[in-house]
Amino acid sequence: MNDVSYAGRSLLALVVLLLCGLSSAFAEEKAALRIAVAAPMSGLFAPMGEQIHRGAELAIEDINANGGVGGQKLEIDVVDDKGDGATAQAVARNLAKSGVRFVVGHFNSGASIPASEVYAKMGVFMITPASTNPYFTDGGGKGKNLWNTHRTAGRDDVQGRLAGEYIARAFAGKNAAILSDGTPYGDGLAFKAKAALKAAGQPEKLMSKIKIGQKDMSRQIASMKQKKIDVVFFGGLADEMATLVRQSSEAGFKPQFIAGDGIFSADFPKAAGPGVEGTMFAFSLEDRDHADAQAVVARFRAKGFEPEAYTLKAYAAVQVVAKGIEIAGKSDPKAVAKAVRSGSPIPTVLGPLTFDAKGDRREPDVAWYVWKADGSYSPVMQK
Ligand code: ABU
Repeated sequence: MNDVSYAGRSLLALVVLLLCGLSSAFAEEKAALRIAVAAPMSGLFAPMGEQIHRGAELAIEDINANGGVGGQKLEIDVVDDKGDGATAQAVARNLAKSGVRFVVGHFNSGASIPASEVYAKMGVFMITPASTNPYFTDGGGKGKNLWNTHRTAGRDDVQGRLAGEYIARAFAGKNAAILSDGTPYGDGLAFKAKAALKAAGQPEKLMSKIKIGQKDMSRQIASMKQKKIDVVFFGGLADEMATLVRQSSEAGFKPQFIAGDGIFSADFPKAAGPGVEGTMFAFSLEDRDHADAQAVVARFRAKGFEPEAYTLKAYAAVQVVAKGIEIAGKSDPKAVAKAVRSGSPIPTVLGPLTFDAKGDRREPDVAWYVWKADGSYSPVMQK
């Protein structure tokens, strides 16, 4: 090999190396940070999945319009967990294997809790806008908080306790029934309400289960009539509660119905029928009324989407991820979790949020509302 051809080859190699280096640096700079939305996109809970999808999607669009996070654009992946724990675990494994490190989801506590263990092992940060069961941040059956669990939603133990205290106060001396759909969410609410009633010296007269998808409530209604129940607290979701309220009304049984945030859906009063009038439910303070949400609410409405229920909590969840990355100075999920849990206020459409060491919101966020027969609802002035 002569000197000239050797020099020529070396120069060529150098140019190739430089080009490769430049193109990989360019690719790194361009690679978007993926945020997955994992929620029910089919089946009974699909409307809530859509709220979560739409909320996260607009937040990502807005963050990207402002330059992304630390110059990196965000990209959304949407996956269907069917509202089911085993599917949620499979979804969690697939997302982690595909390189996703941040998840907004899931909707059902019964999906978020099993998925959280998969995400924790596989290095994924998660933040749910909807799962309110205490075990989610209390560490499931193992009782040890996981490093990766966060929520912009509240906790059922607060909702359930307040429901029990409210019933003991407003229905002193009356007969109460507690029903649950048997899910982690439903039981979480029901047993907290039961404990609060017991603590107030007014234990419930009847406790019963309703199955997810149950279409005939006649057995429960007959038992409640027989026990002369005045007030019914239901731990469960909109479909079963709507069936219960409609069939109770048709059977001439008209107690005060009370439920948690799981019945907050525009479809609920339509499905429950005119007997829905007066049905109470817990939800957070109305997110759409928050001053910090107004511009975003207007944008949703301009797109023809009403940002009810979990929509703004999903928008806020993306803001928490983005701000966590900014505070941490990197997109390492454990560093982001540490940053979020540091207690620094994080500006969101729900106002500034601060998180405790378990990933729960520090600010209490429960209010009571009452449905009207025309499908509207208003805040309850508590007794
Ligand atoms: N929080 C209402 C419904 C979702 C869940 O926690 O299962």
